Amino acid sequence: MSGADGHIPYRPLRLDEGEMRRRLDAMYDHLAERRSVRMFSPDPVPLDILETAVRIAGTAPSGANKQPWTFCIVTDPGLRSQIRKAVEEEEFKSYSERMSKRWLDDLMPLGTDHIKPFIEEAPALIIVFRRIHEKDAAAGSKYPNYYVQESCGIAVGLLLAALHEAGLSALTHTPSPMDFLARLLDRPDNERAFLNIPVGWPSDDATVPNLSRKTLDEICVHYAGPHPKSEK
Ligand code: IYR
Repeated sequence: MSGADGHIPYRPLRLDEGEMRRRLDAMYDHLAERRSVRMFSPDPVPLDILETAVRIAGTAPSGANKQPWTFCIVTDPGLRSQIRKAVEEEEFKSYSERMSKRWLDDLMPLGTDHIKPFIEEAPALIIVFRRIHEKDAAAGSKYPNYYVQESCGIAVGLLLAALHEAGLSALTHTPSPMDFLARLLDRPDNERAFLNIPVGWPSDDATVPNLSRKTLDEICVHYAGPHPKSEK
């Protein structure tokens, strides 16, 4: 049941500062180890583990609590072959015609190209669809969803954190355009492909690009005041 039934008390445990720091330092150390992986072992991942990760994603906040997402867990090897074929056709056009020189240069350190073996090699793909509206079949009408892009982005963030928590690796793969995914997976016409997320364990010979993350100073700005625009 997605609707709220009035308001109910909410009293999460308030932690002392020491515990807050311990927990967040540990969370940072753990999440900082997460990397996008493109080389997977074929070892199957238990389905209930993927489902729990999806349940975690489904706890994300969303515009007007519409929860405008569908997560398709694709393990069928035949379907994955078809997806790979369609993906590589689109990616070939992207790499050879659609992407700018600047874009290709920016991707150089990642070493990506249009060949996507991970679609067949990873044991599962979680293909996320954003639901642009909902349908009221009885009334034959549509009603809107809100901030669909933002809502799905937050849900995928939680999904990636959940998969990492389980010791799994993933990739946020964005073939573009990706309308073919809705066709191949027979999705209803109110759904648009949002991201393809191959999931599994890295292969024994997996490597990742040697990237660095921005420092706190580069991503965080304080307004502790007094600011010239703060009220006297
Ligand atoms: N979708 C293509 C290209 C690509 C684009 C960005 I932005 C990346 O960060 C990585 C790849 C591909 O998946 O190869």
